[in-house]
Amino acid sequence: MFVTTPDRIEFPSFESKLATLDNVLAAGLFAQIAAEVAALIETERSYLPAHKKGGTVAYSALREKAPALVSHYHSATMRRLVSRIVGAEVKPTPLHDESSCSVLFYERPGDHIGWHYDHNFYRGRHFTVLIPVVNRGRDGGLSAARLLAKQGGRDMEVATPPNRMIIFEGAKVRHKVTPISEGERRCVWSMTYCTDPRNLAFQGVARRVKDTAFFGLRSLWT
Ligand SMILES: O=C(O)CCC(=O)C(=O)O
Ligand SMILES: [Fe+2]
Repeated sequence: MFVTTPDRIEFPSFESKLATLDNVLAAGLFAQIAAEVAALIETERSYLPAHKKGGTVAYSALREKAPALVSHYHSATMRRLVSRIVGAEVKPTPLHDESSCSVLFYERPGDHIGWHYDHNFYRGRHFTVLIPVVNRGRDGGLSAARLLAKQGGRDMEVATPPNRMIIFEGAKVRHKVTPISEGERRCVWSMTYCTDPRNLAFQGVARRVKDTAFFGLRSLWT
């Protein structure tokens, strides 16, 4: 599955609660994932607004339309890799949490996400795992969108080229995504893993800050 299998890679440090790993998926798998993301764009366009959810395609739609994304989200390989990097045993989060496995689309000029934490509704520590699938500017380089994370009081820029894994503890690391420009596109496969994915009492998992932070991100389908 991975170019960098857990036996061979040098694991990045997770001391700052954020780590990246380049070329994380083997070429064949990445191509399969990219094809599913491309098909999702088309499918969702023709379905019109039934599946609309900010700029995201949520888990319920993914399960039907993007089986490879969902099965790799649940795979032992992915779980082991994330566990190894964060230094704790993690599991996928429940199916009804729309943030468990989703695809975020930045499609129109100005699509962005403001500063936020990824809220944790679980008992355990919880980690956000991003794999950008498309990140295209007009000149063939990357889009103008920048992932910024607060590190020691400073804004650190984290490059998000396709097939780089970005892992962070979203409830502890404040982050934002700056706007894309005209003619650009950025699609990010986003996953959540948790050391104890049971709900905290009195708190639903229906929403993460992410969902409300998305107000600035216009949908593909409006
Ligand atoms: O698109 C990104 O790079 C980050 C998205 C994000 O912050 C989130 O999914 O909560
Ligand atoms: Fe986030």
